[in-house]
Amino acid sequence: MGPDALRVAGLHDALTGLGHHVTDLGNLSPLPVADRCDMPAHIHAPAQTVGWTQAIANTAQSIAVGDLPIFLGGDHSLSLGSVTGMASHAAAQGKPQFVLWLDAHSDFHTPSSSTSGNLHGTPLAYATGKFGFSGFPPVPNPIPEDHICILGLRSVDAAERDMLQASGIRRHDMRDIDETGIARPLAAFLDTVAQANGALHVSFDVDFLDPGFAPAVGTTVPGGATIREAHLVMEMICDSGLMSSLDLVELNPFLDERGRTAQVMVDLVASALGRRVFDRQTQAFG
Ligand code: B3U
Ligand code: MN
Ligand code: MN
Repeated sequence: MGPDALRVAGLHDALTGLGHHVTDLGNLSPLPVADRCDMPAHIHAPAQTVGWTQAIANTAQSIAVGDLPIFLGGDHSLSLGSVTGMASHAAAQGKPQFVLWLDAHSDFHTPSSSTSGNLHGTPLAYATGKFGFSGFPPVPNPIPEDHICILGLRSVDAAERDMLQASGIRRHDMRDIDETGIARPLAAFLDTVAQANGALHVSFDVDFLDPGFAPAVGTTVPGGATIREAHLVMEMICDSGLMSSLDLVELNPFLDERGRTAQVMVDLVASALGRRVFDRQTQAFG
């Protein structure tokens, strides 16, 4: 129901109002796969997730060059498909893929390290292509760890922490953000992407935000980003001109309060795609 909640909250009109041409491809369907999949027994819905991963990756790869796909969810496991598909899309243009992960969690579990069995905790590990995801599609264009930056961390499982520490992933927890502000680590990462002339995929998990502003998510973690910090992130991404694809994930409208989380997400996307109070250069309204 997440995608429909974003539609009802006016995502289409917010973007057309900014001058963008918007095509809603509708809800995708998973590709049919064998109903068994060679995964540890505690993993939930492995075969279905393989089917979704394939379908979403195929769609990502088929996006016209220059178009900016927004993947609406839904469970963060959709990023197993969106990130790997966009990485292949970028590779076809000779561009390196970078990933900005806005999330309370690091989603860096492997199927065997996950204790919850929820594949929403695994997409970043899958995208690096370094770990065993048997039964899942191979990752033809793995994302190098130093092309990944996570902002907003405040819930990391022990196994993930060890793997993250051993990795080259850039990661900033809420303490970093409190100490330096959110702009500094983001600007440094955007600069790296710009230097490499890279493609930037932004994966926005609703739980990046503090649950006081965004209650409509299954795995709330207190102490998250404020609406102001999140808008600044989106405005800086917009100014960089680097974003080539976006996930909006984990919205659960059954947990929302009069659609306010969906509205916040739509407003944030608008900031990422050009909504401004003032134009910085001209100081004009718009
Ligand atoms: N690390 C836990 C919790 C979690 C990760 N992503 C979400 N929750 N949304 C897990 O299930 O792997
Ligand atoms: Mn999360
Ligand atoms: Mn997540």
